[in-house]
Amino acid sequence: MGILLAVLLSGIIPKPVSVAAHAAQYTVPASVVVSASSADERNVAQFAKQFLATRGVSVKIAASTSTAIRLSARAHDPSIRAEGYKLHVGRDGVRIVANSGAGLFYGLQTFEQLFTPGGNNAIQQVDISDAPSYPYRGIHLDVGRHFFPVSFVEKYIDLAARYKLNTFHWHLTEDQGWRIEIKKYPRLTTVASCRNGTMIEHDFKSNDHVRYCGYYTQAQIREVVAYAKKRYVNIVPEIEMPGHSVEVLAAYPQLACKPGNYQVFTIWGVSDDIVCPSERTVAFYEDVLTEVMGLFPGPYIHTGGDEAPKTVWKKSPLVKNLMRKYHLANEDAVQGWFDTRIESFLRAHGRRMIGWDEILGGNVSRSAIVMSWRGLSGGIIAATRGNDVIMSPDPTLYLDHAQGDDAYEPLNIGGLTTLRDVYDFDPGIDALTPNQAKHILGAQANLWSEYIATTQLAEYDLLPRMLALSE
Ligand code: TNX
Repeated sequence: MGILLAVLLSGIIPKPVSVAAHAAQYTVPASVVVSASSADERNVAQFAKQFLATRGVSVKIAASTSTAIRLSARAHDPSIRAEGYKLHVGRDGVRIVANSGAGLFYGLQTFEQLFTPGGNNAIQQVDISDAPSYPYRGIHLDVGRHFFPVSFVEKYIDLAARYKLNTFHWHLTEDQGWRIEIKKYPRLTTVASCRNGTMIEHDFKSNDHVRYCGYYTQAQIREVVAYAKKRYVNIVPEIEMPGHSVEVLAAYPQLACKPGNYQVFTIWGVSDDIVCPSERTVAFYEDVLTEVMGLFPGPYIHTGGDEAPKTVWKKSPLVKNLMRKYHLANEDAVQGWFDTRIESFLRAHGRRMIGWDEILGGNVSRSAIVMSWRGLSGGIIAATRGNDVIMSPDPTLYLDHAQGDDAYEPLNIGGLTTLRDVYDFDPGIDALTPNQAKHILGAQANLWSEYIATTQLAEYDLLPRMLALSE
């Protein structure tokens, strides 16, 4: 019996904190009432109804509390940690209790995983209590290199939520394409969202020369934000600056240190053509971020900051002036000054900036959050300084790498990140003191899409490694 129970319950991902399985089973009747009264309870009850419909069970949602399936998002139970829940399946039916909508939603995901695919509706009687180890559990998607339609973005968010990830990092702008409608700057969508070809091999020469375009309207963005909210997923939008921004210069060359004829990038890699840290550029990004904040209600805005070569800045009189005026030692410190301008703008609007670990090069403010991608070291330095950190290390959490023997893998960016690598990753760092370790908000896996042109390839890379991340 012990082995049987272990098998039946091994399907729950991520593994709950505690599971007490009982010998008997409970069969969900063909028609049940799900109790729900608050807005969160009714929201989660709708998901329960949808799921049970796939099992042939018809559901009525009612405020009554003496029903077969009882949902509570207002337990005020101090033994349930943030986003946690308790799930009871007994002779008397099912009870999911939580202190929040997110916790209740996660309890429902666990409940759904108790069913055997294709089997009958008899599930194990259990008592499960569970809560996540980290408040930030993220998955990223690069829609700049390849554009993915709203339907796929929603599927991606749905999958993440089912495995209790709570953050979707939407990488919306890249050298190869700007993907978000900004009303004040129409050329971002008429010019910067299209490129005249795509690099299709690793050789920097092979190009399909096919025009490639795509962007989300503000109405579509609102739809995705609402879709994510119902699943308790916060979206972190990313607007890259000052690097990975040649598409901006193609649309608005006056933002370059040397105005000229810029083209949206048709190869992968890092462009030397980055925006100039001028007042005009700061004003441009403040305008863009104002629209972005209007669309995305979450606490975080990601402003990139990675891979910004200083080739052009080194020759710029404007940059030299900034260095003199603000006593900045070098061009990296100028990026720090620029990042700080943007960070204080976001802070004044009640948001926190997230940046890739390069933002540490310029003494960024303590309230900025560092996303550590060049291994763990940036995250460790940031936590030691007192900045909050999200661990997102290359290669361990880079889902664009091959996941097995490259001979059998589709063309990819290179590198190897196995299911086991992701599974074994732990963002908790031994070298940190308990106080420093508090700054580690969690982890995130990234899906960069240089070589991921289709939704099929994106799913192939996402699964099953996302499940290992969640675990
Ligand atoms: C580095 S991770 C990048 C991306 C690429 C990725 C490819 C990061 C902040 N920058 O622009 O897509 O490598 O793995």
